[in-house]
Amino acid sequence: MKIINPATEAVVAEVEFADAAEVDRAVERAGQAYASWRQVAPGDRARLLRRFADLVDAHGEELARLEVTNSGHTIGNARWEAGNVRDVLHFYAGAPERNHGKQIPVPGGVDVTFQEPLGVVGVIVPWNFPMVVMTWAVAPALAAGNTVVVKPAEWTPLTAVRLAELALAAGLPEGVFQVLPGEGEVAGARLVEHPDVAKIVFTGSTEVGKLIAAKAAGQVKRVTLELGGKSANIIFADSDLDKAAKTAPYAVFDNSGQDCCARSRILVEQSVYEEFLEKLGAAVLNVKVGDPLDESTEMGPLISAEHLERVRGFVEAPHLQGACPDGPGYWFPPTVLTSRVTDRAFTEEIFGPVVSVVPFSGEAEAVKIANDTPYGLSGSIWTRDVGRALRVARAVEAGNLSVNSHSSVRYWTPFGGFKQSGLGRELGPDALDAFTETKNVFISWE
Ligand code: TXE
Repeated sequence: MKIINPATEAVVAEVEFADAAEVDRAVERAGQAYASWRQVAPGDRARLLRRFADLVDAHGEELARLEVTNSGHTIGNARWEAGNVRDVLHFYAGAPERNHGKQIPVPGGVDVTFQEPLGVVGVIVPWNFPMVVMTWAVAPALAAGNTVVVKPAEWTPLTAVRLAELALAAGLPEGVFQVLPGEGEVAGARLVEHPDVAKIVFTGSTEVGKLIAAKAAGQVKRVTLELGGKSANIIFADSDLDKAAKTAPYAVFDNSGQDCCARSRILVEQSVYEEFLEKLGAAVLNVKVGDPLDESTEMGPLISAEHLERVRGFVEAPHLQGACPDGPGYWFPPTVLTSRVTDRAFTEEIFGPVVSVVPFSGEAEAVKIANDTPYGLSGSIWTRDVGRALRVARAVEAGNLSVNSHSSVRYWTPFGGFKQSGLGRELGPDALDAFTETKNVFISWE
């Protein structure tokens, strides 16, 4: 498979794709490695993960540049991503030595629980954040004593392959962390079907997520799903309008809108609607789109020609569009739509640099519009009224909300979706639960 730089359309690598038989061999190797990996003393497992993190740090610039070339991310974003990979590895390196169970008071003996690893974990990764999304699963899975087989997205395998090399160089035993580029319907599907894969972590479209959950149910296989989003950015009239408008473009155009947390629906209180739209327009026209290796670039290309066509299909009569290069490369300008809540662009995940703005009247209507979606991943609330911020945050059906901020991802805290945005949580200390099974042991003293 030819790997394309989406900013130039140049072929940057050729990668061989694994077939089902290769997946089977990788799962077998992972199963063999599991027998000894789970027995590695907690402190030694921690040290190996820290050494891996240090190597990621030493190769941070290389990884960032590889991501720019493969995924079209801006160099600034890609550096943040390489740093996030390092930090997440360090964070979970602390886990093996703190993998505590409980001692529970019971009559007639002693009762203790153990957090046991699951076995071989399959991780299926999308193309939008190849390095970080993979690491959010791989780091806690390895820390808990599992072994991992990763299938990166077809278009973006390069950083995943490099990270697997760095893991080996850090001393992780063969078979503990493997990366197998391949097609979703071949290698991905085989990982899901394989009886020796104990768990699947999938990040991608809701459509494929449902398919995977249904298949996994046949084996009662564990799944964590991180799926699509159509998050709301709710702007009340009493908010700091300048700040809300200036930051709103980055909450949706970051990574060219190819972000499951993109606040792609802006809801503005009627009394400040026109004023906000004007300020937003000025900020959008300022977004610098172009060469992702240029330090001042704020937005790069879309991932592929196919995806560009899909995004284009959502945009008719835009309210306003910024500028972008003509090509080569898969460019689409930052775009603002003034939609109705029933428009397709307002209800479907576009996964491109397109934001829809609608007015609302009062708190109740804001919450109603925000919740009128099958998704529930993230969102923002802008107001100076603390009571209102809390009421709305509690009422919005989403897993990750920010007040007077657009941040969604902090590796210390849980990340994941309500409704059809997913199942389970990643990141934060609780992610360990997703990679362990609780075992209860009773020891009689009678
Ligand atoms: O995702 P897919 P695609 C959304 C976004 C985007 C749309 C399509 O709206 O435009 O999905 O993107 C693997 N069994 N998101 O087509 O197909 C596939 O190889 C097992 C949102 O890229 O879901 C890849 O590794 N695996 C999302 C991964 O699944 C299968 C991020 C994701 O691919 C498979 C990405 C199968 N049958 C897209 N079919 C987010 N929310 O972050 C595919 N795959």
